[in-house]
Amino acid sequence: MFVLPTLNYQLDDFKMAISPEMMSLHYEKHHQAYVDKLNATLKDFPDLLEKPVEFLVANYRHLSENIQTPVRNFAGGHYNHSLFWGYLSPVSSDAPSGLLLDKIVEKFGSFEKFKEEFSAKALGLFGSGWTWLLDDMSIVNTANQDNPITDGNRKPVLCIDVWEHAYYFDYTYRRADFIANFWKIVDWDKISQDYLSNFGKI
Ligand code: MN3
Repeated sequence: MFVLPTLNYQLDDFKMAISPEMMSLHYEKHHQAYVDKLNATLKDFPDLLEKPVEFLVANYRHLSENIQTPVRNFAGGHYNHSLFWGYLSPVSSDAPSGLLLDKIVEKFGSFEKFKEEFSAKALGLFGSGWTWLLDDMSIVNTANQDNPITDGNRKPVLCIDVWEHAYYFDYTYRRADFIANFWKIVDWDKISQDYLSNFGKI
């Protein structure tokens, strides 16, 4: 069975970017719905209910045909949101450090340039989806609840949810304002440490 991940913060910790009401809707309603629908989809597949959610996201095309689409959507929704919550913190440095900062500067010229490119990509995403920074420092969009690990071996470093449900309650159509405030709550300390742990030896 899949369950909501525990958060390392309170739902009212991000008032500078996300209201407590919107956090509650997003985490306790939207994310919970993906978890519930994934469990319902897999009720007759007990072995799959025990797999890590990222395994399902990476391999859904190899599952029984009748569950491929719901697993794609609901495992993707569960995994993407779990990653997203894990990239946020109310108390963190406002810039990356160490190896990740080196890689960002090497690819984009500066951290500010990276933020501009990532923000533009997220602002330009048509419809519902996510914007990602991957381990090779590429910035990509995925539609709906798709995740980059399905189509290759690139690993996410950071993502932002740009479905309307992620910002409409607080920002209505002003996606650019949501993206601008998103930078205030990114947990660069953890992301920089994770990047070093996961990719430092490559
Ligand atoms: Mn969402």
